[in-house]
Amino acid sequence: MHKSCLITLPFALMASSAIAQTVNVYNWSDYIAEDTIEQFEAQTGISVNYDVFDSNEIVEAKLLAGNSGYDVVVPSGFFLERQIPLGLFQPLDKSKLPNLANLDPEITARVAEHDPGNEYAVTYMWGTTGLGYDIGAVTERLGEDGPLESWDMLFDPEIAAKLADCGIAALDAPVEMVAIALNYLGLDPNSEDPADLEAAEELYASVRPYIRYFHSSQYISDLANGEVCLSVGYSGDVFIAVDRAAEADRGVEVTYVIPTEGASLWFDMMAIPADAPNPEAAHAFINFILEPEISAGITNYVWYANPNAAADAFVDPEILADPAIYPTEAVMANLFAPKARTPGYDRLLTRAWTRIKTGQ
Ligand code: SPD
Repeated sequence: MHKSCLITLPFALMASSAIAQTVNVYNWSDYIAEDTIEQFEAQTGISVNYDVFDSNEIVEAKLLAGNSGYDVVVPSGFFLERQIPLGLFQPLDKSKLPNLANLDPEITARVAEHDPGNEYAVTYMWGTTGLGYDIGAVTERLGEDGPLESWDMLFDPEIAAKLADCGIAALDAPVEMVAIALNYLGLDPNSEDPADLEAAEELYASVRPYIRYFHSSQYISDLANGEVCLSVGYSGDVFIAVDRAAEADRGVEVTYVIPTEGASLWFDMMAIPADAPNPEAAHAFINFILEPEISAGITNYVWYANPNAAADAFVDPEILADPAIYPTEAVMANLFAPKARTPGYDRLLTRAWTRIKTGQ
């Protein structure tokens, strides 16, 4: 064989194996910019299989079953926290993640409460869970002086009854929805006391007749179309509804509020399953997301805050200055962070949540 062939063959093999690489990503729905995947594929030659979910419980079930086939998954911190000790993830190889240097140290410290030492996960985006509502329909029923910035719209039976005809939706997310109810009742949102759970269940029973459905993504289009007038929702998802309603220009105007009683604050975390088929490509994907322009591009498209300090220069100044997306210190002080639930409590919670949803 000619000497030059001996030199070039391994490079040819490397190039063809790079072209054949795939990364399998499992992320929340409506959570990435239109061109993020395309840019990653163009830059790395790795192709992306991209699946979406709308609930932490679904991701957890897939991870627990094993062989999910995913290389990168994005559970919220308060689920990841209990999944790490179960051995569901592999430690990150930080030498392959130079863009970790871009992260805001305050956020990194916060998420270390879920992932001590930040060994297994990197924050993707973060946000709050509050209320989205149709300004016209709700003010027509509650008046301009109604409790438009309060969880009373959901939890006060007299008020919720007035909104029943235009439609109330709630998330199908038991940990968070019960935490929100506990906080409204003045109880510890992370309480695992069965008596507190009972109190939350009673609160939901009192307004259950006025809640049209429990679903974690349907409210986006329903708020935008005027099919529901109030929904518990994830901040950026409600902003999608705001945008779609404005585009449709059919007289529906949607807004998002972080209620004065407080709202939940969460961090969605990129992690690599222990049995990921392609951890190398997973690291490349995570590192790519941490590039300042890429993080900013996602924030500018989905209206969720990113954890990337270096991205601020590329984030639309209007988004950066919006306290509903990047909450001020004062608002931050009023937010609570859900924590991982223990398996024993989880069983009680699941049963209570089924009773709440079915109204029994
Ligand atoms: N469409 C993206 C929704 C992201 C929601 N993350 C949920 C965090 C759980 N509280």
